[in-house]
Amino acid sequence: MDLNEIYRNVIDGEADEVQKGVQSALDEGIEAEVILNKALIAAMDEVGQRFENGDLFVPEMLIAARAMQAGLSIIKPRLEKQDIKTSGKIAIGTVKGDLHDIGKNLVAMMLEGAGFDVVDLGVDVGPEVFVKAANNGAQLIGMSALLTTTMENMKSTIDALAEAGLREKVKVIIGGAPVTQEYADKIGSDGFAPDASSATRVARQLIGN
Ligand code: B1M
Repeated sequence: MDLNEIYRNVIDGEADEVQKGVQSALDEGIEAEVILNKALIAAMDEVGQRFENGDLFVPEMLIAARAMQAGLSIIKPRLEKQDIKTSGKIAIGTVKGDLHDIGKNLVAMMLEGAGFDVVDLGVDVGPEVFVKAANNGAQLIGMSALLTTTMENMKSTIDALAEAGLREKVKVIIGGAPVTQEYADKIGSDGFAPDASSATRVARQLIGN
């Protein structure tokens, strides 16, 4: 099985072909970690790059991310058995009061595509849930907000992490349409990303192995 074929099918969003290709590669004895790094993660890096260059857009990125996840679902059990080191553990959610999850899901998929172990906490996530996730080993807390009225819950969560004595142990990244670098600086977030592909880059800078 040519890993380049899997790589191209991820970029083209051909989920069925990605699954078939990953299965054939495994059957031929190619290691799960090699498929992950050389085909799936590499393809999502390329997708992120094209997105940043304005050569493809959110729908194509979503379709590619789904194709990547289709391939990932096949190799995940093997990776877990082999106890392969991930790039780091991230808990991500949309903050309390906010039900928008399309962008958050996209960010989660890209992070997973980049090799992170991602715990998706869902939407309307209160500070106490983020604190629990940090206590459960998340190294990076990712918060998304789409409403100007719910953005302030990012600060409440950072405050709750500090009150729980966890602020030195976890990094925080925030994003969402109304969120800016200036706001991130103001509330003491370690990172901000304007889109899903830069979220991957920032996460790598903050906790990447
Ligand atoms: Co809502 N909505 N909505 N909505 N909605 C907006 C956000 C709004 C701008 C529309 C408008 O008025 N023009 C407006 C907010 C105004 C404001 O606060 N300034 C608004 C409003 C007012 C509301 C309601 C209050 C409407 C009402 O009921 N009166 C209500 C609120 C419900 C609630 O949350 N409590 C509401 C409801 C909804 C729907 C349920 C109908 C639906 C959400 C469905 C869903 O998510 N499952 C919805 C939608 C779809 C939108 C718009 C149209 C699209 C949002 C979206 O998905 N964009 C939006 C208008 C718009 O943006 N054009 C709007 C695509 C997505 C890929 O982009 O989420 O920005 P985005 O994510 C990007 C980046 O921001 C970044 O990466 C992503 C990918 O590149 N990013 C991160 C996001 N999270 C990140 C986290 C990171 C890093 C980067 O690190 C962790």
